[in-house]
Amino acid sequence: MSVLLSDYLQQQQQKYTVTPFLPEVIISISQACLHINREVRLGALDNILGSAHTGNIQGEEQKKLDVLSNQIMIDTLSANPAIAGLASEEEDSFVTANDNGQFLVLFDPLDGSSNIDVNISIGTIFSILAKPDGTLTTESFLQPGRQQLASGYVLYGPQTILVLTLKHGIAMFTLNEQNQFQLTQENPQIPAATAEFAINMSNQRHWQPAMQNYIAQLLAGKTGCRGKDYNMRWVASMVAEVHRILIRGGIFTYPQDQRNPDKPGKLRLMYEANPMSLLIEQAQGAATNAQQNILDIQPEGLHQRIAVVLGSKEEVDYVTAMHNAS
Ligand code: P6P
Repeated sequence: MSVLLSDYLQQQQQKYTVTPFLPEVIISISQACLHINREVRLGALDNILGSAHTGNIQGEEQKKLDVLSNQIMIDTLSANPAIAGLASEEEDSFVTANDNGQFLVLFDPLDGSSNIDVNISIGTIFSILAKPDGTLTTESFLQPGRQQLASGYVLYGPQTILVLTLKHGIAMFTLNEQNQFQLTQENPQIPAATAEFAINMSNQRHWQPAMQNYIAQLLAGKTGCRGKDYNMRWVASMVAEVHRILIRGGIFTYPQDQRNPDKPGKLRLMYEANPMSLLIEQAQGAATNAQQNILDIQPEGLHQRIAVVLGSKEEVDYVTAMHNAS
């Protein structure tokens, strides 16, 4: 008997003390992602490929689908009275939704935008926090990742897959022919050891020496300090890399870049690193900024960037120890 997302959420409520109305927030997110999924799958047929000829606060060119996905998330989530506020990669500041809402939802509406026009996997990443008492301000959102109530992503790949944690393990749902998210896997365990790494090698000359040394050791294979040959992957879509790691292990890193000392990394803490790190830790993996657990970092800004090293625990611990010893 198939278990749909709504059934799973009901089971979670029965097994654990799930915050009231949190399941309804997740259903709203899934409905927005179903809408985004339809647009992604239409592509050129709906004239939504290519540049929107606008930029976001990150200084990045926005694709038409970035702008459309962002609006779908805002419109759909704002209609849920339980949601007080939203924060998006595509919005300079937070968006006020409902004054009496109890939740904050942070998201990257379409991660991996450079892949949109070339039909490579992209995804929506989301993070759910409790709204603190009092007036909604930017500071309401600046909570360490360990305080997330839930997080997940929808991967628009060969299958459309929703991956979710409410901090009692991970559930994976595949979109079925009735356009419903159907439970297909639970509680993946990331192998502690790996022989597969994901990094954008073109930035090698800009990394800190510790990262340059580590990657050089991996490339040395059996003669390197890790004593084994490694394989490499780079999809340029964090959602796809994290999904691969949840399924078969590996290490993903977007390290600090010495060109931008004031920007410790490319990826954003609040709506990329934190939600993904929660999933990785729920699957027995590890996630650091090469110095400390990402989930323990006190955020300082809504669009704060951070270095990310995540995946198989043994490998992440090794890289983190190398950086802390350097
Ligand atoms: P690069 C996508 O733009 C993203 O934010 C992540 O999803 C991805 O891992 C990274 O940037 C890719 O960056 O520099 O390789 O294009």
